[in-house]
Amino acid sequence: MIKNDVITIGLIGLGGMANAHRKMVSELEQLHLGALCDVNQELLKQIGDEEGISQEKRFHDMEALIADPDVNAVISIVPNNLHAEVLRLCIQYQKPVMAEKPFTLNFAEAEELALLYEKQPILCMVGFSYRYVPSFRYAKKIVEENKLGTIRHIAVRYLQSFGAPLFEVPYAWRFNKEVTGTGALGDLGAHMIDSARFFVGEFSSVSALMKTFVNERKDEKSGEMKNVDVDDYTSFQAVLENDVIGNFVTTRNAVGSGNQHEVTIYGDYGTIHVNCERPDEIDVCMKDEPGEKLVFKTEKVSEIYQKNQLQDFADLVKNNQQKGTPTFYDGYQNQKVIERIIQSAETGKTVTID
Ligand code: SOE
Repeated sequence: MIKNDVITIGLIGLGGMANAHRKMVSELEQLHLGALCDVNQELLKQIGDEEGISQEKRFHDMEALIADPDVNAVISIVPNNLHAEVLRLCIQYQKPVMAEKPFTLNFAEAEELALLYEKQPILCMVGFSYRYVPSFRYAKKIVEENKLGTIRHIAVRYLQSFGAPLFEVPYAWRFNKEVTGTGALGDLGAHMIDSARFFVGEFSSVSALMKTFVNERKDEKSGEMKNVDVDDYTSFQAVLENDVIGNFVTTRNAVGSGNQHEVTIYGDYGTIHVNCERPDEIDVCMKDEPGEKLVFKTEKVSEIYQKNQLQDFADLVKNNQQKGTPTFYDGYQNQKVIERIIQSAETGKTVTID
């Protein structure tokens, strides 16, 4: 039961992303971090001490945390091969959950979960965080108000550089298909797919190319070279709802790029461009008034477009779902598109999406 309107959160997975979620939880009065779970004892102790979590609310076993009646809702930041298990347990214990992307390891897992979810739905949000970048939220409003007219095509890129040979990044779970499912596609491409679905709508077909540039990486402990069996690069073109054409590129080999997720939307009345590295700006080429000349400008995005992603989770848990909240359905659809992209890359054919 939620006490005094404050939702007690159980956080599963205390790796890198946990810090971002801890910060977001701490910024919202309606949320309180009340339990932690990780298999890494040291990390559990360190973060447990930092957060002042009592010993009995520090779990090694995720089922114990999810089943705990004092935990009102779960935030899950586990590696990709554990996403489905967390979601399955949350369905079993009927616990609201905010789960990181990609939704599952593969589409087969998403389908299995969908069968369980249909019988016993839960409040579920998926961590498609770029929906909460102020410029993306403002762009969504411009699209909704039909200021771009008919949208003809979109260009979506998500470029990172950490995988480039130059940096000699050692072997890690992100390069192991069994744990991660896919490489750049599931990690970064999942965000691109979500952005396209957010701005335009559903995918109807894809034609893709996937590549692993660095086939082996050194294991830091043993010094041995280990095989990389996931993509460093994926590009695809797609047809989306209303015949909008999309061009998508994601790579971990873009030397010079930090965390560059950007979307350009081309409509009959103009074009808008957003880049998460400039979250408070939008590039616009539109007419201010009909009949006037096209104006090129970079606009500052108003503060009203700022929103903590977990605010939507708090509202969801309180049965007050906000428009645009990424849900179980969005996770499922995203995974379906990922699956079709893989099929297309493997067969060299365009694959349709029902
Ligand atoms: C790592 O490449 C990563 O942290 C992704 O896992 C996130 O989803 C992305 O938004 C930032 O980069």
